[in-house]
Amino acid sequence: MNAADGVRRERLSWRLDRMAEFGARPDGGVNRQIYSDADRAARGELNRWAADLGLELYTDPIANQFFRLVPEGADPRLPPVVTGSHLDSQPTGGRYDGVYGVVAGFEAVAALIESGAEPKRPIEIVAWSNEEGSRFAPGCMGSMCFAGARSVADLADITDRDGLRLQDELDKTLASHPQMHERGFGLPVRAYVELHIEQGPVLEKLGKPIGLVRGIQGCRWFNVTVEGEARHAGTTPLALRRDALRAAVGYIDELQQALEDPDDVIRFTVGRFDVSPNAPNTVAERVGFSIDLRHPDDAVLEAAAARIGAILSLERGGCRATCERIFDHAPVQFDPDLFAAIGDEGRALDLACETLMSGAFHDALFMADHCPTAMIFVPSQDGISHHPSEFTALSDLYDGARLLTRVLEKVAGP
Ligand code: HGY
Ligand code: MN
Ligand code: MN
Repeated sequence: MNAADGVRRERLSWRLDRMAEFGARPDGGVNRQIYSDADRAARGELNRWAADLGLELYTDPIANQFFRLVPEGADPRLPPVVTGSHLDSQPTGGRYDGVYGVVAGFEAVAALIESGAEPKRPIEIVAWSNEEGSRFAPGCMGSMCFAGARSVADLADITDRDGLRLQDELDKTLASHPQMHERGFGLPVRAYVELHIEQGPVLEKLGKPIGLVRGIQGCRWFNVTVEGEARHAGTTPLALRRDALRAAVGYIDELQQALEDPDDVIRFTVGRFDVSPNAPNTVAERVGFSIDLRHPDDAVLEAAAARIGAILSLERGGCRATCERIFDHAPVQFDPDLFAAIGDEGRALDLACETLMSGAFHDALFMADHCPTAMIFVPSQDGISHHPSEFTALSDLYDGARLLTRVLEKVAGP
C-alpha cells in the first residue's frame, strides 16, 4: 500500500481538535504562547502520541521537540528527513497556524509505519520553540538556535510583558518533559519539509488545494523606544512637555508616509505599542513599539530600514528614539530539487498545485540556511490567519498530509 493512502482523515481531524484544546479561547481560536502552561500541556500530548508510535523523544537547550522514527532496515547514521512546524500561537491565534504541520507530521509517520514503508534513513517530526515571537520577541527562536543564527544565551534575558525572563520560562518547560533526551543544535539534516496553511488568499482565489512554495520574503523586526518625561497632565503646559506618546505617534505617522508603497508590496506593521506609565493624567514618559518590515527584495528592505533609522534618529517634541534590530533574514529561495520533487508528488496524487512565495515567515526561513528546505501550503479560507476564525477545510488538510507523506517517503527512500 502506498503510505499516502494510509493517511486517515478522521485521525488527522481528531489530532487537530485535541491540540486546539490547549490554550482554547471561547471564540474557537487558541492562545498557546511559548513556554506557557498551555504550551507545556500541548508538548506533553505530543510526547504521548510519540510514545504510542514508538518514536524516540529528543529536545535541545531551547526546548525544540524532535520525535524520531528509525524504520526497520534504515541506517540510523544517515541524516534524517525532518518535517514539522510550531505549536506556539499568537494571543488571538487560530487552530491551524503551525500546529497543522506538526500534526500532519504525526499523521504521515503513522501512515508510513502502518503501510510497512521501508525508508532508508530516519524521519523526524519537529515542533520548534517560539516561532511566533508574540510573548518573547523575536520569532523563530527555535529554528534560529538550531541553525546557529542565535544562541540561547543571546535570548535568555528577554522578558515578556509581565517581566518574566525567557530563560526562567524555558527552564520550566525543559523540566516539564524530563523523558526527552537532550541533544545539541545543528545536527545534519538530509532535508526539511514544512507543511503549513498559506495564511493568505492566493490558493483559495485560484481554487488550488496545494501551494508549492518557492521561498519566503525577507523580514526585519525592530524594537523602538521613545524617551520623554512624565509630568502632571493638569499643571504642565504643552510647551513644556516632552510627551513620549505624542512623539511616538508622530514618528509612526511619518514612517507610514515614508514607506507608502503604491504597489502595496512593502509590509510595514506596528503591532505592539506600550505606554509608560500608561495613566490618563500623566504625560507619557516612555513608549515602546514594534516594527515588522517585510519585502521579497532585500535591496528594498535595506533601503526601507535606512529610512526608518533616519526618521527615528531625529529628535521629536523634545523626545529621542532608539531603534534596535532584533530579527533579520533576507528573502530565501527554497531548494530547487526538493521544490521539484514536491511538485512531482503533487501531480502523482493528481492534486492541482500553484507556485507561490510565502508572505508569512516560518521556521523554514532559517532551516534553508542549514539544509535543503521547502514548504507545502494548503488554502486558508478568506486568507485569514492570526485570528480565531482561521479555517482550512478538512479535505485540504487531508490532501496536504497525503502529499507530505509521499514526499517524506520519496526523500527518505533509497
Ligand atoms: O509572522 C509570521 O509571518 C508568522 O506567521 N509567525
Ligand atoms: Mn506559522
Ligand atoms: Mn503565525
